[in-house]
Amino acid sequence: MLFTLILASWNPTTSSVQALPTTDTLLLPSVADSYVDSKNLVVDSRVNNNYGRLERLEVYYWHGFGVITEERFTYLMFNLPDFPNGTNIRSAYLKLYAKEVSVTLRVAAHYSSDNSWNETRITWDNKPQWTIQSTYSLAVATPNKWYSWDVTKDVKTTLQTADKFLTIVMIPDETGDLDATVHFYSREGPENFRPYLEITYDKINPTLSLDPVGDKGLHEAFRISGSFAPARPGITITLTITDPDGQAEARTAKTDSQGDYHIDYAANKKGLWKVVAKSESDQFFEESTSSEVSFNVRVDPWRELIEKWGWPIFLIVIAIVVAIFLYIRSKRSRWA
Ligand SMILES: [Ca+2]
Repeated sequence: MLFTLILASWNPTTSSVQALPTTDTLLLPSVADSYVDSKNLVVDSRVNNNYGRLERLEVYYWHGFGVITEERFTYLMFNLPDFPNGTNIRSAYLKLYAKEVSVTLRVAAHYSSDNSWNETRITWDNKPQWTIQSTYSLAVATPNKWYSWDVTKDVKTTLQTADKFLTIVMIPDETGDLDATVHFYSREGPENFRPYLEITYDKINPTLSLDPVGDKGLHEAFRISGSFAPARPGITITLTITDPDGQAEARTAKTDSQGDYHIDYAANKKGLWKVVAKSESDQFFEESTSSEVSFNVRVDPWRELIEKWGWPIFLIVIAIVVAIFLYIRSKRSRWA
């Protein structure tokens, strides 16, 4: 009973300590932005105009005499980072700086799954479609101010697809008689006033494992391996290998696309060795330490003899053995 208790308390696999995940925030600038203009009078060519290089992004709406006469919608595209699988996105806000506001206008952010548009070629006629249901809508009333739209849902939707680009379309969210313009700065606008996405997420506590090594021979090459989960290539793993005299050596390995890593090693001392793996924290992951793995390095008795006395002694021993054998055989043949 006592023995069982001791065994239970001495469990090397519980030696790794995992902290609670920390939250981090990324600010992503837009990678493309432009507005499009619906003006469709015969003498007007604005339907085919592109405004992608302008410093401003417009959301405009003129509803008069019972009809919508003209509209301007803004398109923004963001390139999301390669979040590891399982990253918890806490929030994502689209931030736009309003430079001019003619009158209070509700502006809605809509998701578009079509990222094929080009900043310097998008026009009213070739603009991509968007989801009818808006993601978020707010009233833009005062100029010289930042506004934010909660687009958490759209960021999550994008991360679930293979495409890492996110298109958001800003359109007027009004139906009554109005003649309103809101003008935001584009990515060509002054630095510090350009559109961006603010994404807050939890860093992942990865699991770092180290495979058992088993007994090894002196100077025998063998593999020290393990894996990092969730699988992620290019993670630097530092292996600290401690020899029987307590001298430590650090070796590094990179994870492959399966999250596996390895080094090839040969121990130069007999006795009990220890190895532990550690990964650094980065933008997406907390640091992580594996359980410690120990292995015994043994020496082949023949090899030890050779190493201790050298080849000449070994050859002399062989010669003596052969001589004895030949002597015995000659005796036998004489008796036969
Ligand atoms: Ca632009």
